[in-house]
Amino acid sequence: EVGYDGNGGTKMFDLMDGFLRNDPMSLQKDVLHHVEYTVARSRFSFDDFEAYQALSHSVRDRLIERWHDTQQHFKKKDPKRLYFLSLEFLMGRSLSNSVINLGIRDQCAEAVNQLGFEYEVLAEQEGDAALGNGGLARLSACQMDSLATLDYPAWGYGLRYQYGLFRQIILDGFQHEQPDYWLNFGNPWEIERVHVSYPVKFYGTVKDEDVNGKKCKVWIPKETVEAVAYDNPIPGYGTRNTINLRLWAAKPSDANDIQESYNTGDYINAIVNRQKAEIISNVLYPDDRSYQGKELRLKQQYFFVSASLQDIIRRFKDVHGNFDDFPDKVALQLNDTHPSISIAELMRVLLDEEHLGWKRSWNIVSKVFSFTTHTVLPEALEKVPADLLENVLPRHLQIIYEINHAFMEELKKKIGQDYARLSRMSIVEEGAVKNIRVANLSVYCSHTVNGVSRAHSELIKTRVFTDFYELWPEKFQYKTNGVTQRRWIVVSNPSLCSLITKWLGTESWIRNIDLLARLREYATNSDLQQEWRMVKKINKMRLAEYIETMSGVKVSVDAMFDVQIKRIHAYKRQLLNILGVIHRYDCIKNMDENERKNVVPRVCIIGGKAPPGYEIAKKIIKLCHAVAETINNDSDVGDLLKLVFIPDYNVSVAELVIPGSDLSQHISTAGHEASGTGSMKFLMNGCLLLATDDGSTNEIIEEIGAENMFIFGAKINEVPALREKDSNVKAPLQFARVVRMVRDGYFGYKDYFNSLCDTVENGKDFYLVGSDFASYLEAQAAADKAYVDKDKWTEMSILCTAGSGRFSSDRTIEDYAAQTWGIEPCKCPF
Ligand code: NBY
Repeated sequence: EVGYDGNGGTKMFDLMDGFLRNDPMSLQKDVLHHVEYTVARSRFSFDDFEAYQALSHSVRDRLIERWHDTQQHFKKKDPKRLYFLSLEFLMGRSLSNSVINLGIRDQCAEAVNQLGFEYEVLAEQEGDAALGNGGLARLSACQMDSLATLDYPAWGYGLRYQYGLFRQIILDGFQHEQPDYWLNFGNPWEIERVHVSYPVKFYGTVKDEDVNGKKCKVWIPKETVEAVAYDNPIPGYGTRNTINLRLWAAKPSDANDIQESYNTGDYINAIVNRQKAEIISNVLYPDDRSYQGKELRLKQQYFFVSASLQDIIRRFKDVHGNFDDFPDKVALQLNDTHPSISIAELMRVLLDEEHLGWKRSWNIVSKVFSFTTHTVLPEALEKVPADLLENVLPRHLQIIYEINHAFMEELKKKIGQDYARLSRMSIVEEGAVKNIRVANLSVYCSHTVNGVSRAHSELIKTRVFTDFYELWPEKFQYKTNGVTQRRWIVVSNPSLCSLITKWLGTESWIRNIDLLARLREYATNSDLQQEWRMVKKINKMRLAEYIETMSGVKVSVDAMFDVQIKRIHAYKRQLLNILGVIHRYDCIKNMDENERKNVVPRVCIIGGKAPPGYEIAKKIIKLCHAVAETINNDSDVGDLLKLVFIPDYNVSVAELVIPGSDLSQHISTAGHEASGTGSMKFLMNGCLLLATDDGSTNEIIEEIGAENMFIFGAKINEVPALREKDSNVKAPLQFARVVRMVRDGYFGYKDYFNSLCDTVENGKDFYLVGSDFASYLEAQAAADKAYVDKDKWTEMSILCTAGSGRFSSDRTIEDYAAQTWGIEPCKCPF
């Protein structure tokens, strides 16, 4: 185990020659060194940002040492490795996370303190690495942290976008998007590997050729782009293991034609064209709901998949001569369908480059992939137009057709001539436009398929992939999501972290989350309760300060902080929340002095980004601002109710908001949220949940108890019948009233919100906002009532944290390792 010296330092390394030391003096020396030689500033004059850079480089040096040792150890042991393929990773900030996982936070703070800097201020200098959209991407980041901490021999692979998720700017209440050129000031957390690069090819034709007397297909591509590796070390907590997240950047390839130019213009044009190669890794697609059959998107997918597989195969071949061992050494995890072209690519490499023949190649391919789906809606499943694929990757289309042919033959043997079913299950969708159903390809070719919560996995079996499930039930698993307590408690809520450690008498819970359950014993202890409230108050004060800076609204920390932060979507029902706020406002306005004394003051906080082309989501943001403007400026209401929109929601904003929340809302229409992971972060931070029975909610109920939560709304199985009812019949009167206020321009912008209101009235109300309204208000009233009894509320809050253990990504990763990937820990010795 780790040799901590009690101050978080790592005594054992300090005794070892050659390693960097972690005492404050050594760290300070390194910081000054980097100020002078890396940042190139005078050690007598540098600002907060430069100090952040120098400190980051000092931490990075320590990461590199561990990274080297870990890679060397993996190489020596040659265990089965996991390769986690994902087009998105939402890493957020690295400094604060790294110093915690390395166990050197206090030493760093002391080191910079003596130089006249404040550690917290330096950590704030860092911008977020936002190479992803939402839950799926942050889940990847949490899972990387757990893989490292649990000593698994794992690698992450992805794309190094130059522009991450757009920054959200609010002007007059409307969302505007600003490009996130996050690499502007350099990125000390990555290591450019100019020597690790692979050519990736596109377009061209396929020819038949004779290779050693055998008929072969040969792809003759037309364009080559170079993929260059950027390594991002991922340190485990309380272990020396530091794994790698390898992100690929597109660079022009020298392999493209050397040409003779006849004039300067030609020469200049040739270079301009060459530079276009970099477009591939330029920008992250900001849409988290629908797949668009765009050429650039397909090229991004193939680019990262091809480079990753070349890297993986090279590593395998370094040690192994026989590809039949491949499935014993390699697990390939598909994070949603986005990397699924890797199935055809691996098949192509084995067939066309390694010449293993179809049967042998397929035997290998069918044993290495596992597939996680993060969606519920069949219509959200990715499809690629066949002609697009044919143009960009002609050989891959052939291979997919061939896989499908074999698949259909196999199916006919199993189910006979049931053509309706065969056509539903086919990887190729016939029709006016021929499409490749990437999800069907992934399900058929993967050895396991899983949803991200128990309820979601059931939906997958009964609604999404029913035909597949009936034939191969053993393929289907469920893996409930989790989040890492390192970032979501230790980094973001240091006061709560110390309090938990104090009451448990150990900090082992940071690696062994099950220990949190022992807090249950003290849930009614008045000393703990008092300290618990104190911690919440500190975090609420920090949040209140932030709210005032960002939105100019002064809020009282005595009010209940009620939060909904996540991407904006119709199904997540931010509209239900806002209409609820309007109802609350309307009620307060109609109360007399005496009645107002019983109102529990609330600060309603909403934050999130709308996909740029999603009109309804953008109108929800505008509505929130319009309502906030009216309420917050109504002196008649004062501190009884405030509504604030937090702009530019991202990982580091979440780190600030979640610890300061009393109540959080997870109110999607039942059957639509695959899992939800925000709820788990709130839970860990002792924040009560107001939620529908969707995604992972019912698993949370099992751990926390429904009596400690506010559950409301239609159940999954009730939704279809409710949808059939007319929206005006199923909604209560109060609902019609608040919608009318919006339509009539009570909050300004008369008629502007009509299209938004139409989604919940005068029709089907697809997401059941009206029909869940009454039970939503009841749940909110129950929350008010509970908040008044401070001791009871605190007890519930403690029970939330105590019951959150099952929702650590450590548990998720242990499940995947044992049940899906078949990998074992490979711990790097000191
Ligand atoms: O994945 C989310 C789910 O909505 C949420 O319920 C779940 O907890 C989380 C982790 O499993 N899905 C998600 O975040 N999806 C995306 O961000 C996304 C991104 C891109 C595309 C589709 C979905 N795309 O088609 O390009």
